[in-house]
Amino acid sequence: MKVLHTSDWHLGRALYGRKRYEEFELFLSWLAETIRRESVDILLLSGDVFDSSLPSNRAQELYYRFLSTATSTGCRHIVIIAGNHDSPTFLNAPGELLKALNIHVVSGISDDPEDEIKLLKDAQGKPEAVVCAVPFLRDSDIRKVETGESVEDKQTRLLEGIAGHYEEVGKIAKKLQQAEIPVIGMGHLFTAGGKTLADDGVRELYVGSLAHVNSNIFPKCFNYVALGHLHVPQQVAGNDYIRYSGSPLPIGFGEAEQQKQVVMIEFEQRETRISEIAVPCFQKLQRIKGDMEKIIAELEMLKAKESNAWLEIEYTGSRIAENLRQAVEEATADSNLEVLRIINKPLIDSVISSSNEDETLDDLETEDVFIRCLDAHDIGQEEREELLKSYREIVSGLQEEDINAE
Ligand SMILES: [Mn+2]
Repeated sequence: MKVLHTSDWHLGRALYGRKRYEEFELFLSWLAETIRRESVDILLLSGDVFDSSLPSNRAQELYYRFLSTATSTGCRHIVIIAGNHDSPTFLNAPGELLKALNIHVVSGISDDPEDEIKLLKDAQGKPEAVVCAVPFLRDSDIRKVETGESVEDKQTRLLEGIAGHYEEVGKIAKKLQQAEIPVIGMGHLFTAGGKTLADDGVRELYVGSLAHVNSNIFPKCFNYVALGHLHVPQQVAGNDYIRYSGSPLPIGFGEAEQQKQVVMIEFEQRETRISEIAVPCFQKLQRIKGDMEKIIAELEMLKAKESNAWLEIEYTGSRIAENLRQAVEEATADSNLEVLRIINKPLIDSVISSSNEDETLDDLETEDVFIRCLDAHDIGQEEREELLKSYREIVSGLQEEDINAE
């Protein structure tokens, strides 16, 4: 039996304002073709299907078209969990219809953990796998708010809640695991020691970054754990069978050189074979960093090669380059290059006013915006920490809120 693990598609996401539908489309046709070629039986999608809780119509069309193609390839089951970017109710809305196509969506938890456990059957109607489809667990799903508890208490209780949930799910799965069929766990979370890159678009879960779960929370009966959330493909704590497939597209320039992948798991009687399938690069992203001379030389070189790369250009020269944007525009005129971002740090630093025409909200983290606000109002250190804590709590609450639920 062949299982394919992917996650973090982030359909609909743009890169500094540049829409990426062509790439999403190319990836999804490549994936459908891979499923067909490899005769994949089960596809696992571990969360962050969409980039936002209210995806564009075009992003939705890509999703449904893919599901329809994938089910016609011979792939028997598709299991989808919600990630922290997905709206649980949005993902679940077509759930009943998709169920008829053997597409199982688990977007939130209910009172009964059995709802997350899918006993998948083969073409003859015999059980072939148990999938524990645990979605991203929202703080409000698993932790009761207690008055007067500290941030540390909250983190501890949250981690205990997540561990307890997996334990419960594991117990039920074990009971179902008759006749040596594999048990596969799913999850959308941050495991301790996980690797991220600056600019890879991984949004913090919960308040602060302390809530990283230990990989030992996964029940022993799991033969493979298909995780989502981290965009860099990786094994967890050296375990070959606990993995992040990573995002199929580089989400930011920080990942430009990263080889993207999906993971293939083959179960044959008692043996499990795990291998990676490289995802082709559908759009070259490139970073250019240096002084004016180096930037222009690299642009000329790319232009001569007729490159169609999308570029991030960072000026690091010692002198202030006020004409950087113009110079870059001239150097890339009549080429297929697209400049998506220009970072001109010396110029930004030199400008006394905090507004700079080259800087957009895309360049700032949510927290940076608030810090600028604190700066602008000369808020003292002590007050600052309290305000920042409250701000983080509000932002995290907003991100967890399912705004369009009704
Ligand atoms: Mn993600």
